Amino acid sequence: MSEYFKGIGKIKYEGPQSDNPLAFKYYNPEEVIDGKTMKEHLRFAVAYWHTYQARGADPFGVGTAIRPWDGVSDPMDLAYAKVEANFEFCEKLDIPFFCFHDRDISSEADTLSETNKRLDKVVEKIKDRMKSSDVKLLWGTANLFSNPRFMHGASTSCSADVFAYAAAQVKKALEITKELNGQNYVFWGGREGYETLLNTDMKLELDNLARFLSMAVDYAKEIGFDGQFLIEPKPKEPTKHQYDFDAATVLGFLKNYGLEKYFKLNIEANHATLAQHTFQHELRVARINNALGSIDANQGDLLLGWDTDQFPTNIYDTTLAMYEVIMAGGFDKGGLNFDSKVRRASFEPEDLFYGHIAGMDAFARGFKVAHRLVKDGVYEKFIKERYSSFEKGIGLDIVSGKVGFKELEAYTLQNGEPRLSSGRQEMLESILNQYIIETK
Ligand code: XUL
Ligand code: CO
Repeated sequence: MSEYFKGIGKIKYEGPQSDNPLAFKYYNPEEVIDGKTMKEHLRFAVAYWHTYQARGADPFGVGTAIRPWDGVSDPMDLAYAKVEANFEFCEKLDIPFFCFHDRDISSEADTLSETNKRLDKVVEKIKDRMKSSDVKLLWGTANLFSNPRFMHGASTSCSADVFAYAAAQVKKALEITKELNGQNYVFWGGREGYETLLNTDMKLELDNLARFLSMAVDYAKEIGFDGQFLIEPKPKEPTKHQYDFDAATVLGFLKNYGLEKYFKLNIEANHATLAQHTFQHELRVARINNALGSIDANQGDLLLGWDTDQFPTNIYDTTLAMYEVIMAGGFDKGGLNFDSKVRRASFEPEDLFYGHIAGMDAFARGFKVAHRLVKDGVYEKFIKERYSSFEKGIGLDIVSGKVGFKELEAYTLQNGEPRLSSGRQEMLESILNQYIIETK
């Protein structure tokens, strides 16, 4: 077995005092918090597409990346090299999971059946490598957006043949995800959306999207795939208007078509900000609807209006994200998948390590701060007190459905002007700073 990331050994936890850039300062995989190790709490995953596929190309120039598998030209040899590199990378960083699109692990051939044969070979290789490794598949998905056949969308295409092709592709992707014991299967909208309503039958497209998802539910049952189905909201890009706009839109869509019990959400930070929400907002919407499945961990640049997929380093965001995860009871099948890519000028293989170390440390630190905030009940106590008028008297009558407009008018005529108390936002923000700075 050849080594791909030569000169880089296993990344160790050295603590916040370390000045070794190839060491963890906050992510200590073995540290036990509330009966589980940090590794078990955070469930990090490497995204195959950004780490092994992306080359840093942008609309103004070709890729810049130097990768250890450069020069391997045979498509199968290249696919096998990336499998080896993936396990080595995850093991060196103590990352327990990876995620892929079908087309990341092997490229398309001339026909679907040839493509599927390629996939089978790579899946065998991954299965084989899993025998000597603890690294597992967090989720699989199908790439229904890169090939030109998906120019009008996949399950929302105007072409029934494209709908059929997409179904065939997801069928196979579900089979290989099951074969590799994937814990989840993700539907990100790809090109499911529209550019102009002048050529779009929106009702048919949405009905077809629901038909497609219910076919996936049926097929998963048929083959005994018991992973969690996840939908990943995104408001725009590649289409002007993506149907899975944000968490609330997706939950409404699922309820409308009676699909809500089969799907949870995969919330991505940069997609939240593109929808003009905070990351925490999207996670909160998912949490209160019992639909927080998994997270695509990254961050955008708030000065730019597109999906920059940067490694997450903003400690406020990681803290408030982990706050929602802890309040949801932690991850079940989900985890923190780094849907993040190094910048174009960070072109060397070791930059892939720095990116992941930065993200893992930011989430480990955020997790510890959030854990203390929850344990001390800082915000929950304040919130409970803030809404305490609904626990007694007229408030209790409102929430228990005992009163209507007539009774509330009578109450108000008798009691006069409401007495209010401060929301204390600045005080609460200052406490957040204190916890971030002081948490050991
Ligand atoms: C695109 C995106 C995808 C999904 C998987 O913005 O986030 O990589 O996570 O298809
Ligand atoms: Co994503």
